[in-house]
Amino acid sequence: MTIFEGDFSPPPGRFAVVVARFNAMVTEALLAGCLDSLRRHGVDDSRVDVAWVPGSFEIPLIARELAETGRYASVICLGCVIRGETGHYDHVAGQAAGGVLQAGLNAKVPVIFGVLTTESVEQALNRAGLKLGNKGGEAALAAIEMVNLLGRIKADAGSIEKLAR
Ligand code: INI
Repeated sequence: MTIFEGDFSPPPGRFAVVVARFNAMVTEALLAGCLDSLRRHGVDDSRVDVAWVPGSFEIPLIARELAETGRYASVICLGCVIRGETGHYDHVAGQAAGGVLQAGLNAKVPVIFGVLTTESVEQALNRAGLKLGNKGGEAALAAIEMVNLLGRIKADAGSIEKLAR
């Protein structure tokens, strides 16, 4: 039996981060947490590109564009949608989630959903470095785990092809 698992060892390749400006106080903190986590796992800033978009609704298009360049091991998406502030919360949050998923499936690259969806500003701040950790940092960890997992699956598939010959 083969068990595939990704770990948090320094991953290969470049990383892209797509960040929404909407609720910038929160998303800037998510970005800081994300970059800090990447650095702590061996990915310095020279291997990271950051793209700013107006709001979370715009994240999927840019995530897909970046993922399909083939330049990135993973694309990390950061945003913050707060229900209390918008009647179209469900549309923005739902479309951002669906679009991020599609971007990854289309490009076959891990595209990570680090978009906070909260009821209040307080909940958002608590998840961006206050009481409940930093979801930007967690998104970076998910990206690293997925890059390492995919690397193992691809390496194993390569060695199986060799055996079959
Ligand atoms: N975008 C967000 O990222 N978070 C929000 O809470 C939000 N609210 O409240 O509306 C939001 N709206 C903007 C949206 O993402 C688009 O930028 C806009 O609709 C233009 O397409």
